[in-house]
Amino acid sequence: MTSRTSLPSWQKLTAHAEEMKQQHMVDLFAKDSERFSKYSIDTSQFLFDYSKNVMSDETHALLLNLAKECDVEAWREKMFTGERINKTENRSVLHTALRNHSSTPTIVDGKNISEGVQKALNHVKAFSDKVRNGEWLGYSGKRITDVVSIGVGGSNLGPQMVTEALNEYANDEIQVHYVSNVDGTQVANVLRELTPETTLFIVSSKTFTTSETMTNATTAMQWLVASSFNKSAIAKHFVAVSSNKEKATAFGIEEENIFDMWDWVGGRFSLWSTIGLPIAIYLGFDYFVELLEGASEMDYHFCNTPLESNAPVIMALLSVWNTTFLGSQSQVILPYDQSLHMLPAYLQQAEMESNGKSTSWDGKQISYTTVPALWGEIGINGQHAFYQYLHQGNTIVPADFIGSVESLIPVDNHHDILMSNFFAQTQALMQGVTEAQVREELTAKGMPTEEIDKVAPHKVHKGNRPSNTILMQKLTPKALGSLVALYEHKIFVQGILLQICSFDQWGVELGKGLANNIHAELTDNKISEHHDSSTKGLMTFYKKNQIS
Ligand code: G6Q
Repeated sequence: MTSRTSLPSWQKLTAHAEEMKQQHMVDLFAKDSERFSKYSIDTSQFLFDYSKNVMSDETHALLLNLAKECDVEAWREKMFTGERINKTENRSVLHTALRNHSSTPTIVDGKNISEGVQKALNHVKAFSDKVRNGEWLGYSGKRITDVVSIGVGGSNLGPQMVTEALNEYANDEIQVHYVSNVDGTQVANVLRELTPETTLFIVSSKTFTTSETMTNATTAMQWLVASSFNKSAIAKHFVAVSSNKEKATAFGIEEENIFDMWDWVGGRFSLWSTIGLPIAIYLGFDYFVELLEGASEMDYHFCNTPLESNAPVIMALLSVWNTTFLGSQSQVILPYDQSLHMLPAYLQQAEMESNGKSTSWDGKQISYTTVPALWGEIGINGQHAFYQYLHQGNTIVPADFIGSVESLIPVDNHHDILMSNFFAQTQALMQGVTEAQVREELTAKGMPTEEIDKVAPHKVHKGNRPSNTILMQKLTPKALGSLVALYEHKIFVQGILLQICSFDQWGVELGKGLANNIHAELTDNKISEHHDSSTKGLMTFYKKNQIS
């Protein structure tokens, strides 16, 4: 298989990157008054401006050539038609089939999977309606007031991020809580506030073998049974989302209370599936459908827009440009929207678990940097914390700014103030401030020259720090669906460009296996001699100091 580094576009980009490292975006903007209109894309749900990147027309053309030489369009076709592109697990990758609202069903290996998807959606609708309208009752005949979703990783982050993002759309008659951590503090804190008679548990686990989830589910079940004194209460209070019916029923969940999942949906791409059940219960099924529709609109954009104006394709190309060619090591996600506070954590898993790898499709070591470390925080809070580093640190951190024209809850002039900061920050990161500008400003303020000499170097901002801006009209279920799908497709294209299998996560397995062995040793109090001295020393200290 040809390695990416031998592609003509790759080699040209490598040479071109050296030239572009000498360019400043201020000059690029000064030279081209059309830069914003050329380098922004209006999708149906938001405006995507990528003009504030260290990129020229030549860069743009070379990047598009890279996409073509990597056969992005052919790979896209393979994904949407169910080819087993998850090579290391021999699976199709079909989260897009979960939001396929076209009249053409998704057929895989001669099987119409859209029928199963529709059946599962009907199950979600029927059940979420019953819980919401009070038809579904707890063991003592009371309606459900609280739902606890137990799951971790891909079975937690998506639903939790969405319910928190869209809580303005919920009527709050039912509260949804999440338990993901095996640290007993979390489950204890959640249960402390709840009444067993009116609490419904959703155990979300595709495999139904994840030990953290099983431990939390067992604790929840004991809590319920201790209150009801009756195991039959489980049928009224426990449902599961899983592709492993056998394990779920063996755990004690009634078969009709198990929601279908499929192996062609990866955990971190699963919020559109029955894993989204907590979303449907919290917001109502209609909003869940709107979320799917928003994602479907992005699928349409991704499949039908030429590469040069295709938002996820451009986003992926820019990530590779900034990271692999220009040398950035991290990327920051900055939502200027309180409701999107979990988006950085969600995208962290989506991108880093997908493409944080160093082996190519054909099992060879990759010589170039693949993906950046993703991190982030609500914009304004970040401004008063780590933006110093973004503006004047020694490393360049490309940023994604995400905001809305309209506020979810308009309060006086808050939104204009918020968005003024949003625009100002992208401008400041791009333009910076030269020493001459600093001196001029301080002189105008009347500062003596010797003081200016001292302070001026500290006030210089080099600028030339790249950012993308995503501007929605308003954070709606549709807009959020589209935004998440934008990143999903970016990650897919990024994987293709970097020659990475984006849909496995072998790096998560190693620690899991070791933890199981160590747990057995801690329980039996038999610490193996085979551990390195550090691990053995730490385990011994832990055991010795445990209070039994
Ligand atoms: C995501 C990963 C991982 C997974 C969790 C939970 O893509 O596969 O985060 O979602 O490990 O797995 P289960 O749903 O099987 O419990």
